[in-house]
Amino acid sequence: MLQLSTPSLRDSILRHLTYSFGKDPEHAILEDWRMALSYAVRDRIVDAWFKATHQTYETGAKRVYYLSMEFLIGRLLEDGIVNLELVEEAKSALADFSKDYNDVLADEPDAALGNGGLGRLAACFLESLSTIGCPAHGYGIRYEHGLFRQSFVGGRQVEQPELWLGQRHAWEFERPEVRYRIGFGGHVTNHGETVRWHPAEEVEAEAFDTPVVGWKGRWANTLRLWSGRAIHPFDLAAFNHGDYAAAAAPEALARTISRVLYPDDTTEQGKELRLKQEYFLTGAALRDILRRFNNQFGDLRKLPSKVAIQLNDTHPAIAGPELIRILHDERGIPFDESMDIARNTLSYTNHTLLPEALESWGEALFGRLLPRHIQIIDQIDNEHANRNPSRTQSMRADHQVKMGQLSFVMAHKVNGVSALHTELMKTTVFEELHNLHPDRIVNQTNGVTPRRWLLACNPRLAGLITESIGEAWVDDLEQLEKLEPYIEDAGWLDRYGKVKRDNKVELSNWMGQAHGFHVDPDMIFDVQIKRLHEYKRQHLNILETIAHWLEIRDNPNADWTPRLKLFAGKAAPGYFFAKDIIRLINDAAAVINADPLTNKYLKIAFLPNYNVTLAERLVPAADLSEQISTAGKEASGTGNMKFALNGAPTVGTLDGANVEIRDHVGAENFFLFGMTAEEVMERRMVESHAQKAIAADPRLARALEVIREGRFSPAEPERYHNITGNLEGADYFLVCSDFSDYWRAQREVDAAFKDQQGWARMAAFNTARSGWFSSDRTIRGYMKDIWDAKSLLD
Ligand code: 26V
Repeated sequence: MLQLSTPSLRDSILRHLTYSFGKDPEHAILEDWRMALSYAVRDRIVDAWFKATHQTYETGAKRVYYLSMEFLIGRLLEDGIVNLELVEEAKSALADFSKDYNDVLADEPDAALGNGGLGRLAACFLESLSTIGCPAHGYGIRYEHGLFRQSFVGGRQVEQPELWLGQRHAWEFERPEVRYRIGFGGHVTNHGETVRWHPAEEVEAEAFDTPVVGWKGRWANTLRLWSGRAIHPFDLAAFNHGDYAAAAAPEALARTISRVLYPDDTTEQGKELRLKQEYFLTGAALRDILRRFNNQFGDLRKLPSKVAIQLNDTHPAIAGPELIRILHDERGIPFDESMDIARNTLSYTNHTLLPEALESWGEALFGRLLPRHIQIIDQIDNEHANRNPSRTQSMRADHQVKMGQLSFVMAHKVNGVSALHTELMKTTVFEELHNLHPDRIVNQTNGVTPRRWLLACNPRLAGLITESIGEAWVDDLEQLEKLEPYIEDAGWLDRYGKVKRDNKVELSNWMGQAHGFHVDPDMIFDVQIKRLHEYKRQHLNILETIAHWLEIRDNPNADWTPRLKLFAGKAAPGYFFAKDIIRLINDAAAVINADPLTNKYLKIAFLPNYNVTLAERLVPAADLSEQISTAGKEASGTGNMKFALNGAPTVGTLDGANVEIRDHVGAENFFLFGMTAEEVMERRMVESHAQKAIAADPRLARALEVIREGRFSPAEPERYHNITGNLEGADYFLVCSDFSDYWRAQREVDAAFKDQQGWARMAAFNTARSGWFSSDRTIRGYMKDIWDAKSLLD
């Protein structure tokens, strides 16, 4: 490794500015400085990367491959600087050139190659794999357009295309020599025992590598993203005939495959292009994995002992049939043996039980695009039925291919992402398969990387922690429990409280500057930030806010606890109910924020364009974490962990990892409300449950009434009748039935916040007891229980 000192980083910045970007300091723009610093940092990362790669080859260690359609990595410069412990050096080197560190960091586009929790989890996992020193690759797609940019016009969500590659990107290495042909369509021929697939169309997948460095630069793994390319990019004959559009068509067509990320994390789109993307990722990854395995080991029967492939949800589930196709059709290994090798290599994580998000494909489309794979799936299904004669459910029912069932059958381990979710998998979607294979389902509760979600995003708190217990917590987060004795020290607790207050001032200043939204930092910062979805119940939150507003108006001189309700999150473009909720929150905010009777006690802000960078701003400044999904619906949640770690107690239901958070931080440091998953199922059976809940709670009735009569949409009173009608009718997500208890919990929050020292204690216990929620713990769990992989740093 290079020796790192301020002059050398400074020299390296200047060298890159001059020789990599052809600028002198006088003429360099901010982007040039950002690129020069990134390259200077990147040089150090590359050193760690090569060392890790050589060590993996030399030891012949087992490798982990994480296949995911999404990697929500956000900005990478600060991540690299923090993990290499270069923060002070970078600041002072930039200061030498009269450049501000934060301005330079803020110039980097936020790489949003994912929708939400599933993609962010993949990014945290890559960082933890590197911190732990487990040899691993992430495989994904290099989307040209990540998740859309969100803005509001008249309170309504407007989507604009995102172009993270519109500015220069410092972190990827193009690998033009690493290309694979990926076929689609065509037909299948039989030659005696052997079957061959002859695709009608082929594109090339080209690799782009991004090194992912772990804590202290001790190890770096690779995120390899595939980009679509035409095999014959230019049709010269068409060009010579003067048809210039046709001449460029092959390239344009091939590129569409990696053009956009599907902006929907709830509903199966049924789009041919989506299925093509899934096979494109998986086919390219498997060829790459097998090429590397072949070079090093050769004997494919040893594959499971040297390779572990994790399927991040069902999106790469075609890996099962594809691996069998290669082993059986191309390498001549008998079918049942191929199936066993594939299953022993693959494992599958389920991230949702929502029926509308469980992937299935119509057999007509599937068979047209992947004619050999659908035959193999039928053969897998038959083989599985033969081995398990009592089985009743096929993966090929109703002219559909069921990707969840396929993934389960083709994986040696299937994991849930929280304890509750794992148990629900066993009793709902996978009940029959679980009974046939009782050892297959295991739990690995999600986690978050403490490097990004504490050390980098909350330097004040990280500083206090390190000063108190040393820095070992950074890669051994359960050390945070050593903070507990300090909590009893009034002076220390004051400092803990001041950290939060300083973070809130910083956020208030930013909201003022960036959005013209001015807020008193002494209010409770009550934060709900996540994708918009009915099950996440942002509408429960705004209903309670409206009811609270009406109550303050009734009695404006009472001793109210001032509160800021902060929202952020994107709705899928075609999810109209979710978009209505956004608009309702914005409409209510406009009216309530302008009410002189109440606005020193209650304010609402919906910040646009939620992304990783915005989360990094909001999490350290939150007082209260809203985790209010209908019990049984949120598989885990990971935002809930970030808030607890950063000292925001939760108001939440017993759902997903909330259950485990409450167990860890203590029931007295968590504002619990609502029905349990079991009670939810019973309540749904009660006739007219919503009307009964409304009749029993005049506050709820009044809040619904003011929405219905158009208080927040006077020009169009019926604007929210779809929402009120839904809540007064079916109310599938039980907003009405949970309202009263949510109200009670919120008033407990008001009372608790009045005792600032008591609140700081609660917050500090959340920090001290959240160490278990490190993604390092999660990854060690996967390594031991699923992958049988070892760290090369231990
Ligand atoms: C489905 C689809 C369907 C086609 C279009 C693109 C797309 C993208 C994603 C999905 C499934 C998303 C499932 C998901 O994100 N689950 C979340 O996973 C988190 C990590 O385990 C977990 O914390 C959240 O509770 C869970 O909702």
